[in-house]
Amino acid sequence: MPSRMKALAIAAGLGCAALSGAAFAKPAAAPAGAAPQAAAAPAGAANTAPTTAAAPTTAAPTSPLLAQDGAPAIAIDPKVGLPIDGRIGLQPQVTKNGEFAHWMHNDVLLPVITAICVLVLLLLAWVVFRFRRAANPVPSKTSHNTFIEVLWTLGPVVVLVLIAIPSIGLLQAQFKPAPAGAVTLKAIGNQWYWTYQYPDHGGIEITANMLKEKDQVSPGERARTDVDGPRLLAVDNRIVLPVGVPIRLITTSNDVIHSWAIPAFWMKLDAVPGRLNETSFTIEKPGLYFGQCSELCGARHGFMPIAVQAVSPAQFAAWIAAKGGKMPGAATPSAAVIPQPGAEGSAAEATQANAAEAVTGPADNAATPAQSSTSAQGATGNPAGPGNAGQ
Ligand SMILES: [Cu+2]
Repeated sequence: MPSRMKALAIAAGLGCAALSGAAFAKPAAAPAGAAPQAAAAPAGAANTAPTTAAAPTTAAPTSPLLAQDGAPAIAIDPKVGLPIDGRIGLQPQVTKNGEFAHWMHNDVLLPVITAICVLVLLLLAWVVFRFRRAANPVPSKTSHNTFIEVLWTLGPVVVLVLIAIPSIGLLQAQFKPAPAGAVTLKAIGNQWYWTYQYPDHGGIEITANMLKEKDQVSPGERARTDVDGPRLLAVDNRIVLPVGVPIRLITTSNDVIHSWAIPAFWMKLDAVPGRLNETSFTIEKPGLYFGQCSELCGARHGFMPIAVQAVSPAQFAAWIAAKGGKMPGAATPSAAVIPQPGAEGSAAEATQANAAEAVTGPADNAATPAQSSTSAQGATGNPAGPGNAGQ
């Protein structure tokens, strides 16, 4: 009886663990040094497209604390939003779903798994000891016991139903569409950096590249400092998002499948070329949160981190203004349904022009270098220039 249940419970536990994988990913585990950074990209194919346009070297900010992409000063909390050496378990969660999942993992799944393992172990030990040949020379030939059979069928069913009730609720909550008035963030994966768009805020576009170590940068290029974040997690341009406001996250990709993941948000959403994935979350605590691409996407997969700076709505509005964007009015485009390519009625209802205007789809991104849309929409230029994927 318990083995079936155990397998299912362990599978559920593994699911949770996989979702939180980045919590365990120690930055130090990735290949270090300049070599893989410099030599990784093969000179062929799609990798070169947006990257070869020589990125202007970025001067080091005078105070990195204050110069994070124009965002308000914010210091790293060494316990929240990033992996810690030797930590066991999930990162502290700062979204509702994350807190619920954290409880589910720590207070439901782990105790259930532990109890079942202990029960099975004790039963096995008892059988081995009590019915060994010396103690039980003439074995019983009993082959059925209806009571026990009913018990070992119903027991697991009850446990699984009890686990399923909160689990299905969580699953549903993770894919709940954002309410009207949400802030839309579109994350676009590239080999190997992220571009971000704020379609409701004047089309601001940001390119985020990993900051390299001091001994890896070319002269004049900005190197990582401890204020920027941990090695392999710090980026040149952080995403800024408001706390307490629902965020609509849309992901897509220009080349291969990437995955936008922030462990502290309980968030991992694949970025798939040619389609838009969508989910929503609300950050409850201001702070700095780090994540990584979590889908093996090529040679520099380990070098496309994500950094989110969660600030108050007022600071967010100020940042939007500083980037040359504008806060949406009452009729925010966020409330509009974004047609999926190939979805029923999408071609008839949204003309090509509308689609290109409302959402810069993957095809559009591939054809247009990142910065042309930036200038067209009046946002400030991205100081980092295009991604430096080929380097
Ligand atoms: Cu990736």
